[in-house]
Amino acid sequence: MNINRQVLTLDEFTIQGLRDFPKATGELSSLLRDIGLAAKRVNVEVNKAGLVDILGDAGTMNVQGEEVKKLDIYANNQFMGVLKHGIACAGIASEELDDIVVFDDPVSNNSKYVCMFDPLDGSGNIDVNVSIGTIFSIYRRVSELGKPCTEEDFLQPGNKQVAAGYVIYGSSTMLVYATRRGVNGFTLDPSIGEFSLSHPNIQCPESGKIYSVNHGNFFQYDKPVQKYIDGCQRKTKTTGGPYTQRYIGSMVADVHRNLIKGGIFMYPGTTDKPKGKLRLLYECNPFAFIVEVAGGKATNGKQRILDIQPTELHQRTPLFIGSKAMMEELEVLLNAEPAEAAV
Ligand code: AHM
Repeated sequence: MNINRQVLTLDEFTIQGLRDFPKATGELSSLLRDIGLAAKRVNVEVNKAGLVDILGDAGTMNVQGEEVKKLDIYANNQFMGVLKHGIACAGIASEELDDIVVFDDPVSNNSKYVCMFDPLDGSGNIDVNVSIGTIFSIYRRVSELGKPCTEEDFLQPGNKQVAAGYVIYGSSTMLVYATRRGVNGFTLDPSIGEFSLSHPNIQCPESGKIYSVNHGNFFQYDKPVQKYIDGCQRKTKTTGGPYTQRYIGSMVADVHRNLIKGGIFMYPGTTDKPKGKLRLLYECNPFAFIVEVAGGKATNGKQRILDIQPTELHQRTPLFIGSKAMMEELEVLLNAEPAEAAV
């Protein structure tokens, strides 16, 4: 039987990366392996989501007499569990939890990384069979090794990320992760149950034709944002439009598509929610890191996302992210004098 040795699995790929750094301890590879394992377990449950009525509603007992958990809680527990039992993570913060979880055992206290994740982003879409995802981000801790990690380890600006990635549970399941060396995508091969390298060295196209935003909020956006969106629908010198509008309402799927095809994704502040909806630590920083490594840009409209100093775990921020040229068109309007930017 011929085995295609051209296609590396996630484990093979990260281990191969270690050959370039003989002094590396392998902790990051181990952490990514743990994340890959949790993703596979979550994938199995996500695929069964339509059967929930047969197996039992969340909060009730299923036919085996087990309590059925909401999928986002299940996903949270899977990611937290693999990281706790692994050897490379000192603690986690999750979009699902109010506070950080410090693992505080002799091995974890000597681990150099902490991990943050949104276990199931876009979970409102589960019931209608729309793609959802997991987002994660990894930092080197700043607190003293040998002791429990602290909140300070989690409140680092995104430019300190060592790695970030996401899993998309879609028509196929993919794990995409970035380190400073590049962005690589792995598709789950169900025949062997492994993530296999399918999208090596992902580059975000310099420009694109897709803009993604919740149009229902249009009249709540600032004038410069309205002007940009308006321009996306016209043929103008500023935007190069008309563009195609695509908005799933599942950030992982929306940003993944734009990363591959070229485009811009926006979740601006609104009059009701000036800081928008998305969380800096669990959603915006990891994607900003991935998209920047791939050649794109990400800002909150005033500042590079990765340079924001977080002050609280669950803080929100407006987000504009995508292909470099499209982001630069937007920035011209966001930085323009108010009179110039009026629609
Ligand atoms: P969630 O944390 O409740 O899953 O919400 C996050 C999701 C993002 O994936 C998506 O981009 C956004 O919410 C969509 O929000 P809206 O429906 O306001 O456009």
